[in-house]
Amino acid sequence: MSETLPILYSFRRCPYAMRARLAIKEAGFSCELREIVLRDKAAELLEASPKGTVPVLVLPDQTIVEESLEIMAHVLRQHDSENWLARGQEDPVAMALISENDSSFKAHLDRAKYAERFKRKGEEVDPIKERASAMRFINKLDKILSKQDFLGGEQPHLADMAILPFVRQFAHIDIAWFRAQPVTHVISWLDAFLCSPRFKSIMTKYDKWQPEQPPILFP
Ligand SMILES: N[C@@H](CCC(=O)N[C@@H](CS)C(=O)NCC(=O)O)C(=O)O
Repeated sequence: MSETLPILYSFRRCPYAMRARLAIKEAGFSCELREIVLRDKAAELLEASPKGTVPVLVLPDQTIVEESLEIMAHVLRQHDSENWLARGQEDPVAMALISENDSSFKAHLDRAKYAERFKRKGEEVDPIKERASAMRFINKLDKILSKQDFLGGEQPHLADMAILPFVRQFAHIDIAWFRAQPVTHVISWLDAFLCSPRFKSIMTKYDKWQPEQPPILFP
């Protein structure tokens, strides 16, 4: 059975993999999920995608989709009842937010969260300054969310699902500090997401994938 199914290499806590799983779930796109441990990556993942990041989607014809946004687009093109993809792509503000999320926000987030790792590599990093820089993006989101429930307007679209997993990761660096910040609209938007059946459904815990195990079907 698994031979004919697409394969998703994923890692539960990775925000890029979360956005891919959110879109896969929304699209009802059936695949085999293979849980990867980043410090001990499966040879099959590296063979499919030598750059060694997750998520990676391997299609039955062996096409490799190895960027999270491309995985979202690929599966939503098959089925997208809430029109996440078209509504997102037709919204230049939303697309610019996704790109800012993936570039400067994620860079500040990583330096705030993993300052020691960057220092070991010889980079001067002040996690508090990085956190303040990351907050510029959060403030921008808060301003938008003060006028509408979602980045997509009255309903979520691609930008909400692409960005929420990263805001979650940032908030959890120090959740008490984050909750005390004057970004109430972002906090409500994040809380609603974290409590949603949608989020819960993509956060099932799996053991590290072993080649001999029976396939795990996702969603
Ligand atoms: N541009 C990639 C980035 C994916 C990425 O960096 N994923 C992280 C995990 S959250 C990863 O696999 N890092 C490789 C490693 O830590 O060895 C995408 O959008 O899919």
